[in-house]
Amino acid sequence: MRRLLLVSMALASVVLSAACSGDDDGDSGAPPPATGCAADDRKDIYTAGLSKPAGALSVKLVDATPGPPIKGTNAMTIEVLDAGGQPVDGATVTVTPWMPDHAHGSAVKPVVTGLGGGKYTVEKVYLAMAGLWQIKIAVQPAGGGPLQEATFQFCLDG
Ligand SMILES: [Cu+2]
Repeated sequence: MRRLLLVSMALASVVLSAACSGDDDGDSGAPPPATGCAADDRKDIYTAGLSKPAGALSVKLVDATPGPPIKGTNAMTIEVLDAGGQPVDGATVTVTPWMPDHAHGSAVKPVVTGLGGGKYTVEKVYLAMAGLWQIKIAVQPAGGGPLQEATFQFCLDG
């Protein structure tokens, strides 16, 4: 009889400690609040072919290397199209990374090279820190006309 009592007490203590450690996990069923990039609804979700308006023109992000962009040095290929969907060649394209929350750009100036067919490579897109980056793409068509600008926004986790 005494032995049975001891076994019962041992079982009870196992059950209690299991319940206790369950509580320590904080597993209440509710997901943790979103933080950082997950909580930033300004960001674009990267996909190859993502397109943004630039006034009467549009700028397509053909791809990014790596894709999606990372903290560090990135490269991109873009395509500039006119309102009729025709490629815009020979434009002066200027790419400026900018962190709107910190009001600063990048220490490195991206290098843009025309490829023909409305496509341009953008190298040395250096994104030094985690957070939301705007990739501002200014297009000055060769034939004149107003400067047009498209903006992509990518959030980088640390
Ligand atoms: Cu910053």
